[in-house]
Amino acid sequence: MSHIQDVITKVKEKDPAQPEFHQAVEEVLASLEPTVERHPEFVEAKIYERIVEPDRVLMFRVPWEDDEGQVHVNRGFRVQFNNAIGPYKGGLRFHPSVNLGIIKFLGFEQIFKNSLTTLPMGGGKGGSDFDPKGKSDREVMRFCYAFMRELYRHIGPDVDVPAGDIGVGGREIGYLYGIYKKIRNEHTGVLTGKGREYGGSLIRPEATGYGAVYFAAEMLATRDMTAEGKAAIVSGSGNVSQYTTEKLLDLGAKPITLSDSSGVIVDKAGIDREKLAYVLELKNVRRGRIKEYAAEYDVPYYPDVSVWDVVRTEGLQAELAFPSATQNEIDAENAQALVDNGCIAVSEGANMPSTLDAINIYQENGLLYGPAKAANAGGVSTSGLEMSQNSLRLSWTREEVDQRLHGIMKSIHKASLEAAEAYGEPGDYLLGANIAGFLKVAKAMLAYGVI
Ligand code: NDP
Ligand code: 2IT
Repeated sequence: MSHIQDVITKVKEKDPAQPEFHQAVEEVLASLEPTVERHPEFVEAKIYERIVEPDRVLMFRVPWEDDEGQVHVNRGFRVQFNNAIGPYKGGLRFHPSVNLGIIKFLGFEQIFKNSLTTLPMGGGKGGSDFDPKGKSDREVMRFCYAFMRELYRHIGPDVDVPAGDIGVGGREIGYLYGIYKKIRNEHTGVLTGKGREYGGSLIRPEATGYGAVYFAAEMLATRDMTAEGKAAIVSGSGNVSQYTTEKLLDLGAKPITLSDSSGVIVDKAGIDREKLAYVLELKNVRRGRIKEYAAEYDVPYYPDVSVWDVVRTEGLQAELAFPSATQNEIDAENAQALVDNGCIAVSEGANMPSTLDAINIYQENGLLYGPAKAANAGGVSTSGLEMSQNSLRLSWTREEVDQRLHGIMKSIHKASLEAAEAYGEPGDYLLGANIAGFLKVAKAMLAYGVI
């Protein structure tokens, strides 16, 4: 058995109940096989064994009261995975499906993603099995306060800087930052995704979606193509999906789908700016369901399925795909349907949205495949830019932040391609991104000795 396979087997044996973590480890480590031969010093220092073990796992009780005075108890998590190249950095997810294995997969991916951004950030992730859906603003506020009453002692602007993810947006960051500031009596860049008025960066809300489209444009350019005039499948209707749709419109592409956990809308005429403004109001202000779009614009709605199921069952034709909802939303069968329906590029806005079998299908069919840790790194990159602005006590203009974001996405694309080429798999963005992200962290770990 190879050294890498041995590490993967041990991870599975140690934590058998963490399938998403196993999947993330397998996806990353399998790409790192060619580094073993070139870097015997990594093997000797047990870098591969060390990198799959978090620095620290925090799990805590979060008791809170609803509007009727009933007490609820949720579980809070923060996995501080690796701070070799900078303070732990990564989002918080509030969703009923959250468990330790999911937070570990997200934290592990974040190590390599953050390394690729070119900014000094380590990897971490946190969250809770709290479900913000159907809760009043005051209930969400009390939950956020209760969550931060424990988390505050473990984080800091030079220690660990959380941000948003599924179920955590501007509203939640406001409550979390408010209580942190109250407890610590300090105003610092301890969270990113903050409001403009209290230290947030312009473009942070847009950054993940914009970045995923910038990355797709870079991939298309390698084949002398652009996004203009191309139909695009987008899943989800939250933060990432909304700004993916906006940037696709900027580039003259035609987004035709959106979804939420209840169902899917297909708008073959294209989701234009006016319809997108409706979606932003529906999702961010009224917190309604995407089903309402179907009634508003008289388009088909498909309940209880994913966008990718609809691509397969309805034979939806599109050249571009932006999975932007959640992990494992595309399986092998639906990946094949994408290929059969003319897809040429997949740029992952969500984290690990494609199963390992789905990825194999993209690669066997020569698709341009932008893996999550490269394609969706625009969000955390702009979080890094928010940290820089907070440290400088300055704020940059929209144009300046967007320009930096665009530059970072281009450099991630270039670094991934160059690493793929250097390690003998030209055009393999997955292998390239994993290796480029890994090398920087591994070299830093080696420099520190055995810690
Ligand atoms: P939001 O909470 O804003 O939106 C999530 C969207 O995905 C919603 O439409 C939601 O539907 C849908 N969704 C979530 N879980 C499921 C599920 N289990 N099944 C079906 N649909 C689901 O989150 P974000 O847009 O911030 O995050 C989306 C993805 O992007 C996640 O994978 C996240 O990790 C990743 N990401 C986010 C970044 C960011 O900056 N926000 C940065 C990098 C990656 P519903 O409302 O019904 O739950
Ligand atoms: O998955 C991710 O990169 C995020 N949810 C954003 C993390 C961040 O710190 O901005």
